[in-house]
Amino acid sequence: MSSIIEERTKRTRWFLHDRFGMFIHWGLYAIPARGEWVRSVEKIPVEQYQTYFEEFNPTNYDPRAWAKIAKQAGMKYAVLTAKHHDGFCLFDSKLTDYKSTNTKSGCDLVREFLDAFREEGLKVGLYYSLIDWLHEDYPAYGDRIHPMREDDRYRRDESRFSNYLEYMHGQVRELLTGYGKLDIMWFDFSYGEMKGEKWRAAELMSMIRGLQPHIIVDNRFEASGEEGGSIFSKNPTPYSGDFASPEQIIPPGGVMDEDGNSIPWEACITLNNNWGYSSSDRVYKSAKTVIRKLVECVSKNGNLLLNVGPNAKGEIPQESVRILEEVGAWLDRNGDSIYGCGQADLPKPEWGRYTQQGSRLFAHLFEECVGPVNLQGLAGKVKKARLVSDGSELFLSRPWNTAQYPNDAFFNFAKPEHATYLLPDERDTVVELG
Ligand code: H79
Repeated sequence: MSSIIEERTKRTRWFLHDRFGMFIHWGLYAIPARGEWVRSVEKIPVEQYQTYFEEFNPTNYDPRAWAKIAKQAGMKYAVLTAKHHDGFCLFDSKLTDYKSTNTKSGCDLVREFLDAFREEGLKVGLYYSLIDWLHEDYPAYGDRIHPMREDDRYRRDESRFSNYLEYMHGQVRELLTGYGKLDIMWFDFSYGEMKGEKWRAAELMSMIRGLQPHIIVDNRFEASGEEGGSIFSKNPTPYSGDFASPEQIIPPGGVMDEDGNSIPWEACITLNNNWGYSSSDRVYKSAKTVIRKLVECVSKNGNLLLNVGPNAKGEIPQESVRILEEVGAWLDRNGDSIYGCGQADLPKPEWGRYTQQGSRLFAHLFEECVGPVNLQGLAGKVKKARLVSDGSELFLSRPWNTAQYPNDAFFNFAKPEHATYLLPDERDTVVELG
């Protein structure tokens, strides 16, 4: 195995155990409240976007409250946008004036976030956008990522782009030297020719590893679908990163290398349909969906980074809080089947999913059952079944109506002589099989 893969395996151990994190997209775009791409999508000129900078004053910013919400939700780590594509920095960078300390807020929002989340015992990460719509030396490539620069003024001007790279590398150094131990750096994103060495990624990664050897980094110095040297290959480049980062999708078969070995991955998914705050977007995923998607990730050896977009006042939207509370209540009862768990060595069952930790096998039922629940191929292999939420015993005896299925084991929520029944609880139920 390549040493890059060995190191990656060691660094990601805590991450794969923890499974569930909070993504936080926050910045000036919380004021227009039409998502984080608003400046690009609506082609808002710099001068007009500047009014948001002048206005920015999140008087209700209370990162301790955020940290409590994350912790209550059962999340074990959090990642905040230190800089998104619009270039606005939520930290006191010496390399720009376009930062939160120069707004009415006057705060280093990143520092306060880190302090508060660490205090709750959560691991912390920062998102940093490789793309920068503000920096004058960021070149236009005439593509959809930079609709502000369609005049092609700086098209492929490498000498000017190196100024941006100095700036970008410098800011990453600031974050890694001025803010204590960070657990994750989350870069976003490569596209077209803007990938890999274009970012001077090997040099940047070597600086990152030199400053914080334990930090884990996503795989977005690569463009998606990249071939050769990517995190998906047997010989990844030094900047291929520690985990794959599928966005708004849960990979159908998990994430494997060519030999079928699992590669660390984290699906990033937002609670509604925007990452940054959107006042009109009320299409929220239900707690039930979030729970099922978390189970699905874990059942494929993956993590879930679930996004919230705080508003201009600095508050996580009420609806998001409500959903997270419900997810947290479920994890409180059923967390044994998530943390430290991964893919089971069994095919996906008809009624839901399995997760597994060592010899502990967990059955997640995604539907009500009208009779015995079958455990395909497990005849004689299961000695007991217990409800994870309260430890209570379920019935493993083989009912009269299962004689045609000799290879399967069955468990029941009621005594087998009772003919039909539904699950005792309409919430998804987890059963530990031993
Ligand atoms: O930070 C979040 C997003 O802003 C960023 N990555 C996550 C974590 C991201 N989302 N989508 N993309 C990057 C890919 C770019 C999609 C685009 Fe478009 C299609 C850019 C322009 C057209 C989506 C649709 C955004 C604006 C319109």
